Amino acid sequence: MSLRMLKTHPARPCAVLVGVQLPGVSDAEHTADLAELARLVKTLGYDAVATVSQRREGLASGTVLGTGKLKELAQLTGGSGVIASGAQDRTSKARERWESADASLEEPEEPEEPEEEEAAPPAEDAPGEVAQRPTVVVVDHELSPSQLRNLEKATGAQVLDRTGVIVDIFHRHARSHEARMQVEIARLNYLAPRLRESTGGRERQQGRGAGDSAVELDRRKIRDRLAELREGLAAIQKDQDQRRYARRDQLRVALVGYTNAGKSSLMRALTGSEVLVADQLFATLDTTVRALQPESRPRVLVSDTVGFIKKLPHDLVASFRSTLDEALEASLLLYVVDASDPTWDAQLEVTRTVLREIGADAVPSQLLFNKVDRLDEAAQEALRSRHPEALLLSAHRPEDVGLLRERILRAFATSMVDADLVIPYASQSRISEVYENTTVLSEAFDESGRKLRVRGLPAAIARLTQAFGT
Ligand SMILES: Nc1nc2c(ncn2[C@@H]2O[C@H](COP(=O)(O)OP(=O)(O)OP(=O)(O)O)[C@@H](O)[C@H]2O)c(=O)[nH]1
Ligand SMILES: [Mg+2]
Repeated sequence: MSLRMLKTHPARPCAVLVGVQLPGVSDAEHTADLAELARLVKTLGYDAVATVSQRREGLASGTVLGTGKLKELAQLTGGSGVIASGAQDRTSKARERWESADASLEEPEEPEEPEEEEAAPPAEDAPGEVAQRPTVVVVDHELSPSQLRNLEKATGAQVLDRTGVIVDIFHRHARSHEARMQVEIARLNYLAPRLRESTGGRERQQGRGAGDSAVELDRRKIRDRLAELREGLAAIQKDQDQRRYARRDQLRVALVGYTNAGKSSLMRALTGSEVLVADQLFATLDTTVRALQPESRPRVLVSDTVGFIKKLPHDLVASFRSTLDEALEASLLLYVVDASDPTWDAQLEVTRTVLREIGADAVPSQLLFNKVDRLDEAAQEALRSRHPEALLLSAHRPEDVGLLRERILRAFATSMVDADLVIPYASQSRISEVYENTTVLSEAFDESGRKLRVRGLPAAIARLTQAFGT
């Protein structure tokens, strides 16, 4: 177990992070998970001022933590440390007995005092800086509605779970109409079961009578809203499908990867577009599509996509399906990895898993180790020998981006074919279509029209041949 108090920042709400180290999870993984949770919480605008973690066999107990550990947590937040007796049922008493047994079993392998002292708060806090009592508890696992309610009772603080944090970040960062609707769907799906629990409790406390009609009403409202959102989304997506259909035979690459890997930075560098780049998790929620610059012949379209994260709630994956369809339809996927992150290989595995789930693992791909400007030569050499097929680069170095551009064009060159097109003189005004979609190798004129020898993707050539009736 570890209990750490860090220096507080008076302007932002404070949060305590709670993690359970399950069997099979190494210390390093557990530490990395909590560090990631701290970044998520920071993105949401809270300061993570303390961490409470415990090794446990599972997450099934009523409060996730053992009784002793729960008391420690409650001391930080100013709560009672117990679930109010009225709310405790027979099973939770039994559970409590089990938990205290569990906690005492764990004591020997988890010396508490030394770690606490190791990370004690700096005594010399700046004058005027008050150590704030944390008002939020963030648990690094998905909680059941009753676990959430029990923890709120015991800590007296607002309790969020990992999924709740991610859903909130998505909610704040969604910009486009489509992303907003997708996030609202995920949010309502997340809130609906929890709403039932908490509203039910309140109703009973207020003695508003039998049954849960108010809850039923709320749930019906949510169902109606979900139906409305799904309908709206279907209309937008139809529109997008059409746009995607129009791009179907163009060369397309999609930047995919873990959140914060540098996808948007590469998007900017490759296309000169002004997409948002930020040192936050889930800065990008909308897919942007832009042409590779300087423009190539045929034109290559690059798309920037939403990032992935460990334990990404399934609802969110589903609601971002259309964003990810962009990846599915690309002819080349650029897997962007933050090589300076010590957990990059676990992050790459998450990316591969999500893409496998949506069926995009068959799309040809190129592995990119980004941010190598932060690595020394030895670390870069280690990456090269482990992944000889990968490209090491920094989105901040134009010469590296130039090499990536070449690599992309080379990947497409292999799937292109040569063909002859004849553009009748009557259709000369549409000649730009040919130039955008193919490389024109030679040109000649005769009585039938302009004769072109071109190189392009088979689908593009088939479409042009049909369009010009040649
Ligand atoms: N040192 C260094 N920093 C980089 C590099 N590429 C990106 N960054 C930084 O990493 C942070 C995240 O970059 P983004 O491009 O926003 O990452 P992203 O993958 O689009 O992230 P999400 O949209 O949140 O999924 C920003 O602070 C960038 O400035 C790089 O090659 N070197
Ligand atoms: Mg981004």
